[in-house]
Amino acid sequence: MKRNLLIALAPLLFLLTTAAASAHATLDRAEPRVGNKVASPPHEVTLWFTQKLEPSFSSITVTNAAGERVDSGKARVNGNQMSISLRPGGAGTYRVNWHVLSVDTHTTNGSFTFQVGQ
Ligand SMILES: [Cu+2]
Repeated sequence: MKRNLLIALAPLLFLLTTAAASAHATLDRAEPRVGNKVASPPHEVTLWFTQKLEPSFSSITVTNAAGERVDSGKARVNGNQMSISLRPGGAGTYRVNWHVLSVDTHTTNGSFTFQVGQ
């Protein structure tokens, strides 16, 4: 009887663990958009994630074409959204690096670029 119950529950347990594992915060979208070109240097970058973030352990850095930091150093988190202010950094390829801790206590990170000018 006990054994039959375990066999019956196994697929359910598998489904539950799989769902939890795929629930990390990953980048959903960004503004400026990933890989896109914008006419002038943006005043800020905003990222949206697939899960709510823990503000104290989530950060963004942004570098311009010369590799100089152009972000204010202080990201603002609101739910699943994180923004950071930028100073003007000229034309060229900007790189956005993000590192987040989601409310499920998992950390994830990534980076993408966007183009400014011409
Ligand atoms: Cu997770």
